[in-house]
Amino acid sequence: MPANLTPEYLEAEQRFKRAKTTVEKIESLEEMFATIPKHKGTEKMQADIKRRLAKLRNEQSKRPTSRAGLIYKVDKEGAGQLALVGPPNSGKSALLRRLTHATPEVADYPFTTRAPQPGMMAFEDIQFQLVDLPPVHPEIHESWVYQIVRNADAALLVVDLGDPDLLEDFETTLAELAKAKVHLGRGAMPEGPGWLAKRALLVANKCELSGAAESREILQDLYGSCFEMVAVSAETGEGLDALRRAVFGLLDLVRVYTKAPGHKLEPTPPYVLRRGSRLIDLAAMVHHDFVAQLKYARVWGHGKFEGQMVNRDYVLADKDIVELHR
Ligand SMILES: Nc1nc2c(ncn2[C@@H]2O[C@H](COP(=O)(O)OP(=O)(O)OP(=O)(O)O)[C@@H](O)[C@H]2O)c(=O)[nH]1
Ligand SMILES: [Mg+2]
Repeated sequence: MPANLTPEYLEAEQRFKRAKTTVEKIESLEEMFATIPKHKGTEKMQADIKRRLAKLRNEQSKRPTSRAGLIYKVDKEGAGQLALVGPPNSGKSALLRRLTHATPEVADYPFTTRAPQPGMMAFEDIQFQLVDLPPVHPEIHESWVYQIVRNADAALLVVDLGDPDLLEDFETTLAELAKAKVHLGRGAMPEGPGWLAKRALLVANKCELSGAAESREILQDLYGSCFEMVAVSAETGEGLDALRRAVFGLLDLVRVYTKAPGHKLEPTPPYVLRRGSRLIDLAAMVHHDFVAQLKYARVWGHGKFEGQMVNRDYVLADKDIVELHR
């Protein structure tokens, strides 16, 4: 397909060739990207411009004068924070769009996302915070991306089942994370100082594409022991309910509802605690006075007598209803 480049594009390209400074190069590449006709015939050129832009912006961000503005942090909200990590173009932003009310840019060329973007994903009566990130790639060295991954409660490792270089891109992603000493999944963590292990789900996106089932099997064979995998499609919505549930399972949480003695259960949001938490941990969340004053509690829940009396060491279960007594 002919590219049908416009005079504006060709002019910007000339400026790029003459540009001496990084700023001039970035400006002319941006102009080239803005003026290039957006169709199938220019896809490779668009991707190439984006790649060069990402590289130059990255060089630029390493200069002390512009560095300060390029450090990002995302405050945690909801029952857990999950960082979306993966190779360029795998569909991280498309998933954020589909699972939350956030509206990140989604585009069919790599290096679209450049700043973190959070969004809240509902699972039954609780919410998780997803954080969309720029791709993990050898040409992008934004240290804040890895800081966000380290600080998150878990990661969603998003890969593209339609990617002909799927395995290579996946390995590159893991290798880049390893450079930042982030180890994802259940496999053995390398020895040495500074390493951090993070829970992770392998989110195999674009599962509706032809040939996806085969790629999925290969991934499962190679990485099934290190990662729980969920096949999804941000395009059709397939697998997204399973993904929400898998996130809840990954974070190992319990939801507990409290009610006042002698009252009915009000439809209030649950307290969310790590699995293994005890009654006393819940008491501390409800009110600090309870920690010293708690005598016992009554619990309604799966596998218990209705209103069973329990003490402060009782291990809470998901969906327990608890009445605290002091
Ligand atoms: N067929 C198909 N295409 C998808 C799916 N999810 C995303 N895409 C397409 O894949 C391309 C990349 O999507 P993005 O969400 O921008 O990818 P990204 O991982 O955020 O890319 P970067 O920001 O560059 O890292 C877009 O053209 C999307 O429409 C899917 O489930 N199926
Ligand atoms: Mg993106």
